[in-house]
Amino acid sequence: MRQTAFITGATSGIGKATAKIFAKNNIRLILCGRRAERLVVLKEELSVLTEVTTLRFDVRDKDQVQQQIANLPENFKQIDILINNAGNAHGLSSIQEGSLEDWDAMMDINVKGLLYVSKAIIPQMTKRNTGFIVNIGSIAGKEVYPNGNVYCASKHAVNALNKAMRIDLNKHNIRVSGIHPGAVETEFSDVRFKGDTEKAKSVYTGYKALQADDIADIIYFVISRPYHVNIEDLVVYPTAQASATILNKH
Ligand code: NDP
Ligand code: 8X3
Repeated sequence: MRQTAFITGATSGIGKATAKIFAKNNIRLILCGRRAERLVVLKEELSVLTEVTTLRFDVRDKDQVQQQIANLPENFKQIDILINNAGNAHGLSSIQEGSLEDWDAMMDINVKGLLYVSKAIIPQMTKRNTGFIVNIGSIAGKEVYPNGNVYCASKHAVNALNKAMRIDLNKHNIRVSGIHPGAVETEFSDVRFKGDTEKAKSVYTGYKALQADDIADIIYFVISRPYHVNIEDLVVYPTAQASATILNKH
C-alpha cells in the first residue's frame, strides 16, 4: 500500500531532496513550506511520479499548522511518515552580541515549530498504533561551537525531543529516528548570513561538503527498513569534517 509522508521545509535543501527520493519510491507526499511558488513547481514536477499536495504555512503559527493539517484532502489525511525538517540558523554571533530576533527565530522555528507540527500529527499515529517520525537535528545538537550558542541550544532541544518522542511513543509502536548532519551545502548558510552570499559560499569551499541528496538517501534508507527495525540516531559528516570546528580544508 502506498505510504503518505509529510515533509516540512520541502521547498529547499534536505527537505526538497527527500521529497524527490520519496516520490521516486512511490510515497504519497504532503509538502510544506512558506514559499508558495516553489511548492507549485515541486508539485508539478513530482506529480508525474506520485500523488502530491502542498501546504503553505509558517511553522511558528500554531493555529495555521493545526488548521491546515486538520483540513488535508481525504486521501492525504492518514500520515505514515513525518519528516520534521524545517529549520535554520539565524546569525553566528557570541552570546554577548547575538540578536533577540535571531534567537526568537531559531527557538520558535527549530523547536516550537517542530512541536506544533508533531502535536498536530501524532494523535492519528497513536490512534492507529503505527507511524514514523524522523527529526532532523544537527551536529549542533551533539556539540557546541563558538558563536553557535542559540542554534546549538535549539538543536540540543531537537535531540532531546527526538529521544523523548521515542520513549513516550514506544507503547504505540511508533518509530522515531534522529538524523544529525554536519555541513550540508544548501541554502542554510545564505539564511544564517542573511543573504551574504560570499560568506555563505565560503562555508563550503576547500572541501567536499555533504549534498542534500546524501542526507535524503539516508532518510529514505532509514524509513524503508522493515518495521521491526528502528535506526535511533545517525550522525553524518562530510569526510573532510571531524567535528563542528575541525575541517580538513585545502
Ligand atoms: P535550507 O535553508 O535549504 O532549507 C530550510 C527549509 O526550512 C526550507 O524549505 C524553508 O522553507 C523551511 N523553513 C524555514 N523556516 C521556516 C518556517 N518558519 N516555517 C516553515 N518552513 C520553514 O536548509 P537545509 O535543507 O540545510 O535545512 C534543513 C534542516 O537541516 C534544518 O532543520 C537545518 O537546521 C538542518 N541541518 C542543516 C545542515 C546544513 O549544514 N545545511 C546541517 C545540519 C542540520 P520556506 O523558506 O519556504 O518556508
Ligand atoms: C548545521 C551544521 O555546524 O553549521 O546544523 O551547525 S553547523
